[in-house]
Amino acid sequence: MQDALLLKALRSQNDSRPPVWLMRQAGRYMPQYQAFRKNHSLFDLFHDVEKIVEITLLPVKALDVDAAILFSDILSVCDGLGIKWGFEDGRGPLLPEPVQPHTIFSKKKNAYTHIESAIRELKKELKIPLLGFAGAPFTIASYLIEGGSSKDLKKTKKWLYSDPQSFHALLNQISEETISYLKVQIEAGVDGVQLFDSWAHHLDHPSFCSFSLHYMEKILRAIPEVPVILFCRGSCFFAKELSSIKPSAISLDWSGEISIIRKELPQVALQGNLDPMILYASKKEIQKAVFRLLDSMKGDPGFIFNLGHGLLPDIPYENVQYLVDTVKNH
Ligand code: 1CP
Repeated sequence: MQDALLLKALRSQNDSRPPVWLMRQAGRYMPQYQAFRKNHSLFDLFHDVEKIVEITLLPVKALDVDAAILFSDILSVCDGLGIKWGFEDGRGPLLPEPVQPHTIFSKKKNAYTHIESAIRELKKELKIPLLGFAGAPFTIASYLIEGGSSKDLKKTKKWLYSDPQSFHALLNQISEETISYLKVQIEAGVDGVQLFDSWAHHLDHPSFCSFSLHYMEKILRAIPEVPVILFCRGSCFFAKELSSIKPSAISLDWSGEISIIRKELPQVALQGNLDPMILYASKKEIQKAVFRLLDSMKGDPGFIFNLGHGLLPDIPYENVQYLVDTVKNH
């Protein structure tokens, strides 16, 4: 497994073609996934060992990508925090009892046994690396406070600016639980983990450093030694700060030119960063964009091909297949 393309690239020692996997590769753009969703709620799928295994394997079998990512959600950590969570059809996550300043969590023990079992099963079947993941504390805090998705994170930022001390206390509690959650995944056998700070782009520079980066660093230092990939929206802007806490890789959004960022950051693996919406274009345009990205990182031992954010549900499935084939055959 150490010779897998992804693991070599994460060590910045890859001398073959770049590995390719896609954020949200197991999801609604796949007809096979939609078939699962017809008969099951999302919450049930995330708690059913057999389904987690089957759905994780869907894109591996159908697209022949170079890494699998566990079918789970960043909100799974709510199980350990003792917070009710679920999904509203078509509207995303729903937390019916948002947290308030000074909420004390009634944490649950053994909250992740389904995830542990699924990882052990997957490791028996997979010949490519399996990535685990968690939400970064700031993004998880935003869901806990807003009770779901929010365009501007107003409640979250109001709390952060009006009572930073209790906001830090909340981030500390989430970080502790995230460390336990990632330890379960790592002990069960994942080959690396990715942290998602999907809402970090709402923070200004000083707030990003103290409310996002600091807690990602805390997690990085506390978990057993495996490759760690850091993603945030805003990662092109915050790339230098992200690299300062020494992850194996930074997953870049599509807003920056990856080859320029490489010149500034020679030491860290870089993952990314095609705009997923390019996949609505014609195959000719997709090929042009993929070749451009691949050529700009040609021969780079620490480059991992991915998107700048997740696949969208209505992206044509055949374009996703075409994308992966184009990267692999370039
Ligand atoms: O294939 C994979 O990538 C693995 C599975 C995975 C991952 C890594 C899922 C399954 N969710 C996630 C991470 C996740 N979940 C993030 C971080 C990445 C990102 O920025 O996209 C976030 C913010 C969430 C929260 C979440 N869960 C959203 C986003 C809503 C918002 O606030 O904008 C949504 C739509 C979900 C539901 C969900 N999770 C996963 C899937 C496949 C789905 C949709 C499935 C469905 O409706 O059937």
